[in-house]
Amino acid sequence: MKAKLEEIRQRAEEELSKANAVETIEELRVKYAGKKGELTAILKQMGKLSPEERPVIGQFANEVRSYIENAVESKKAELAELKLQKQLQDEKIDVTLPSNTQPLGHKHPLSIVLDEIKEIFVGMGFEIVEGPEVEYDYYNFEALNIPKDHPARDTQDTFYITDNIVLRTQTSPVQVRVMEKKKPPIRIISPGRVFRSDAVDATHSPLFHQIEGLVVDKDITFADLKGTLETFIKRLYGDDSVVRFRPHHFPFTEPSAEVDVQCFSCKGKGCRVCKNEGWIEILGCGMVHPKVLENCGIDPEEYSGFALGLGLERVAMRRYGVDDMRLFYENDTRFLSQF
Ligand code: 2NM
Repeated sequence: MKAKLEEIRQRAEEELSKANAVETIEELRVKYAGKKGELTAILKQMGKLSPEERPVIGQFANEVRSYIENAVESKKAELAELKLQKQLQDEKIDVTLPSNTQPLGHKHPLSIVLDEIKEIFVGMGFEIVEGPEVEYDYYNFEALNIPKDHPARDTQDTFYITDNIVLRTQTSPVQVRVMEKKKPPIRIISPGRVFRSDAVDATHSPLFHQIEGLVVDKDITFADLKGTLETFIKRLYGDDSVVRFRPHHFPFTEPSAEVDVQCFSCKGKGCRVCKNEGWIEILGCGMVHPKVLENCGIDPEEYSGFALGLGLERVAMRRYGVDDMRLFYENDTRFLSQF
């Protein structure tokens, strides 16, 4: 009987060593050490043994059972470990591999320059105001002292929607609306799109961007205009910029001026950048015409003001050395990604 038990142990050991699935191992456990297994079958025959043999064989049978049970457990653990190792190997992640990156968009060059200009004026206490792009003739022209026969009203320049509605040709109508509503002091800039019926070329587009500024208060003089604009230009182009005011004419300001900055490229000597002028025109400005103030319900005897206007595209073209403004509108990422 002992030999038979020993034979069972050996067979169990051998079969276990060949098993390589948890299910097979479990089957072997049932086959050898289970309730209806081979060991139990042997033990059922214990009654045939002599009283002296019974405890000896009984103890040996128990040893064989725990031997098989231990072997089953360690084989299971061994397989679990192998499975884990294989999984770790298969699911290995190389954290140093580059990821699939999404191309990132960024600010348009016109927005970069616009934000910079807004920041400068906001720093001087100006508020930013926007208004409609489709305007009444009255706000775009009439209130601004541009009479019916003025060349700026020519159908060649202005997009007419109806007889008395236009696409704004400047952002000054926004300022007229503010002056109508608000009692001075007024300190605003109005950036936005403006429209003129121009043929497209390197320096003209039917849609472009303007920033206009307006200050109205008691005792505002041309000195305030000069100080504000010098500060603005030095912040935009650098503290060593040289600024000059040149007399000009606008219907909505009197007196009026154009402001030039000395060419940064040749320091005033004349070169290609400034077309041999030595100076580069930056903006137009002037003291708000008394008639304009009056049109907006502001008493020109009590208040005075100055205004200015500049084109965003021209500032950005100079800033980045872009020689064709159409590039700003084409949204070619090969162009845009350079800023
Ligand atoms: C310019 C030049 C000079 C201007 C005038 C006004 C308003 F509404 F106050 F009358 N806004 N902007 C102005 C003055 C604009 O652009 C070259």
